[in-house]
Amino acid sequence: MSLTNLLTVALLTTAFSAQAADPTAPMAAPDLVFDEVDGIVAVEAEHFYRQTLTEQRAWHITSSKSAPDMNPDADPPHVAGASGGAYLEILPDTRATHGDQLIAGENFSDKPGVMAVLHYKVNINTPGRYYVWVRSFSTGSEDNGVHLGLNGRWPESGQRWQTVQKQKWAWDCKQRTADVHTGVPMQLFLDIEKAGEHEILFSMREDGFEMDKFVLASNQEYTPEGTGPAVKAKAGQIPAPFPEVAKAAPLVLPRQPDGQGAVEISGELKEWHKVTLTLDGPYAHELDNAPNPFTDGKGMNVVSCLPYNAGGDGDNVWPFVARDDKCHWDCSKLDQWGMVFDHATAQGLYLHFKLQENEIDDDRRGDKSEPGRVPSRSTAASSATSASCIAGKSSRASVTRWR
Ligand SMILES: [Ca+2]
Ligand SMILES: [Ca+2]
Ligand SMILES: [Ca+2]
Ligand SMILES: [Ca+2]
Repeated sequence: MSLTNLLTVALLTTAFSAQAADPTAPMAAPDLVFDEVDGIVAVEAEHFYRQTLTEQRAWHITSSKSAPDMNPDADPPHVAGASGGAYLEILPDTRATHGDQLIAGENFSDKPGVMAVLHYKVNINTPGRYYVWVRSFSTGSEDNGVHLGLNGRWPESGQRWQTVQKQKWAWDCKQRTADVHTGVPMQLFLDIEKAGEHEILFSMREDGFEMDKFVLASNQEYTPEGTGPAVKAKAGQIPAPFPEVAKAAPLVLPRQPDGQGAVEISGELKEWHKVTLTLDGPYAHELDNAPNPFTDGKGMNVVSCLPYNAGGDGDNVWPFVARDDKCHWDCSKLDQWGMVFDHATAQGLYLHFKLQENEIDDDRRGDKSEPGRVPSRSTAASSATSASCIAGKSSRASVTRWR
């Protein structure tokens, strides 16, 4: 890489960092002049070369690479669908709805050219009347108007550009009037009397206003579509575009016609049922001779079940919904137990259940045997601590109480 290229990379990096750090700083250099070709001048809003009168409000760049961190801001970023992957928004936006207080000179200015002014240079080859189309995104009732100026002047025909299209990037060329608040079509224009370089100006009318691109068109019948016509420069460098973000995927057509809005719940509602399990067998001790639940299965094929061992290996096999909630049995877990029982029964296996260790009956809980009653007495086994049975045809069940 040559030294020149290295310097270029360094300069570009510096320029981008500055933009990311200050979203109100221009991306375009002062020598950038947009060109009129066949009666059309197209300009990305984010390519202003200068911004003035920003004490109260300023235009902030939102791009697919960065968004301004400015509050309050009444709406989220709308970079999806923005031409060149970027647009401008006047922030902060303290007047989002008609109910928010209108403060002239702060969040509103019916007077043009006094707040948040953008500057663009254009070259006009064919003088005449140019209708001004702006591609904007409005989400509320107080973010849909802006003023246009030319060469430091703010003619009546450029004031109160207005749109009433909502929740999408949309083109409009309308002027709000006292009689028509929604705007009079094709009544927003600039009369440019001489060929050559001119300065196009935008100034704030309502904070929160968002602008993606604008077009000056000499043909009154012309209407921009999509992201509008290509941008052409007479002089200077048009900044590189940001990656464009595709619009959200279109809605999938419904496979059924619309319903009536009724809500219906079907199926069995979950409901807790109170159950009592009583196990009543002979007393036993692990050192007993007979019965001895720990040694009676010796030499046999045995499935040994220890379903409640709080904090130990069997921490998640108990049929209760939770370790400390033994009043509620989990039917799905009991079903899983049922599969084990059915299998063992079919195989003639000895099933040995130690229904609980010590946590239920001795007022201790957890693997450290800390004091604390586990809520078991109302429904779970209260008298038996161990049960065992022989599965199979000639099964005998033995239930033992371990003392
Ligand atoms: Ca916003
Ligand atoms: Ca506003
Ligand atoms: Ca907005
Ligand atoms: Ca744009």
